Amino acid sequence: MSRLVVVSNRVAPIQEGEATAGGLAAGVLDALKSKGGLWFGWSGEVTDASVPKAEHTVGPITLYTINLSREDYDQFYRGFANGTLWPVLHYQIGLGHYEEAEFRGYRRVNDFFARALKPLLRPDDLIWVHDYHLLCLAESLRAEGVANRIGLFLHTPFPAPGVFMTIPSHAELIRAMCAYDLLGFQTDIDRAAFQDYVLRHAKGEPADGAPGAETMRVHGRVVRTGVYPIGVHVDEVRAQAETPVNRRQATRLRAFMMDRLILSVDRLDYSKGLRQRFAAFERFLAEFPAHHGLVTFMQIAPPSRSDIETYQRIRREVEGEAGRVNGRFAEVDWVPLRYLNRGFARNVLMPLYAEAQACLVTPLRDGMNLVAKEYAAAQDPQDPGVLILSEFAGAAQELQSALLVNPYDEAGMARAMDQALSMPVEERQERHQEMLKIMRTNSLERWRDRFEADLRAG
Ligand code: ADQ
Repeated sequence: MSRLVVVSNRVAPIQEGEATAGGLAAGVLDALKSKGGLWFGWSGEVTDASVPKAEHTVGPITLYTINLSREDYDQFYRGFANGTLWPVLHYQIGLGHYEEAEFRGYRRVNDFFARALKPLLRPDDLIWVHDYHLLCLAESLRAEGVANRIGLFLHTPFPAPGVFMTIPSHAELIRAMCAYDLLGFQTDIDRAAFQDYVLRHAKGEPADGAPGAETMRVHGRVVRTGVYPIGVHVDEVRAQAETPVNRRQATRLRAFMMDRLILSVDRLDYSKGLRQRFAAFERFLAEFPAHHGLVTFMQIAPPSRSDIETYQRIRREVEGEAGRVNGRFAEVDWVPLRYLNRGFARNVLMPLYAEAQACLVTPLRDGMNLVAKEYAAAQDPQDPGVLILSEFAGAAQELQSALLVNPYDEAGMARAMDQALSMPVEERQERHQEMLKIMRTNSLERWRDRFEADLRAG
């Protein structure tokens, strides 16, 4: 069978076979661990020049990384990828900016990835590229003469064409994306938006092709698109959540808390809707005073991309909001909102999920959102907590039995918090069972296997 070559912006540091937290890293590692292969990407280091580093192997996985120069990092990573693409892909047009030089830097780094990767490739390698940093990589590889099958899985949403077209280089980006053989999306909404762009604005046409994915003819090529919702290892999460030693750690944490816990866990990112969520919690306290003194809302949010201005701003705003809510409602013996500005190891986080009566996952937009799935998987089936989930998270397409909310509707979210804390156990069990069933079907293994099979079949 052909070798799997995974390419992602970051190659996560692997220790004893486990990648650091993060949905993409966990998924990639899982795909490589079972059959072995090559993982290629940025080392995370910024050096004088963009250069390849020596490869090293961990078990069946060969890791091959490259360093980026300051200019490449600024234009590609901070600039076009995270200053232009990320906000637009998450429908936050107003937070994006566009600089032609940054887009050129983005293309230059995609070309650099291709040149560094090419000598490592064998003719029958299957190349699986991940995420929005590398939309142009297949086109760069084709320019280097690489004829292998190349697929892209987009972890973020893909927005409606009118939103995507606010990026001045949209047509060039779409053309480059069409150099992939297979484009994978988290939900049918994302896939349909991409197809809509191709059919309406790039003169694409539907075509016949292998089953499993839909086929279009565009820019002289045949491109297939499919929906592959990323999942979690349900039993592994539950086992981590109830491992006694880990649970003790969580109980120590809980000793500081009041009876009822509403939990949120996110990277500190404006797409995650933290500000709107804090405002909704404030509204909940104002409108449902019966919960005063009895409930704590804990927001865990380690800073991310903190050298980008929009991220510094959201951090200041969220800190200000947390202080204001506590200033308004706290008592000498009760602090309603706990804001923890750092990450936690999974063996602390999973038991904490199990302790929480409710989890608020209310992104303004999210490709999938694995916290929602991890929370549901971590629950005790006899006494499960309630997931309050944004209808704009990819996960909402599957987890229809969560309490679905509109993250822009503060009053609706406040009511959902009250409903979650008052929900009878039978209803909680029923909703939880439905979520488990779907998560067991759409597991991480299935995500990996279906994408690989469709890429191979093309
Ligand atoms: P992210 O935006 O990073 O991922 P998410 O799907 O929630 O978001 O995955 C985050 C992962 O990191 C989870 O496994 C979670 O447990 C962990 N994590 C988050 N906050 C943490 C914290 N404070 N401490 C420790 N661990 C934490 C991108 C897309 C998502 C998509 C994933 C996977 O933006 O939409 O679901 O990729 O495809």
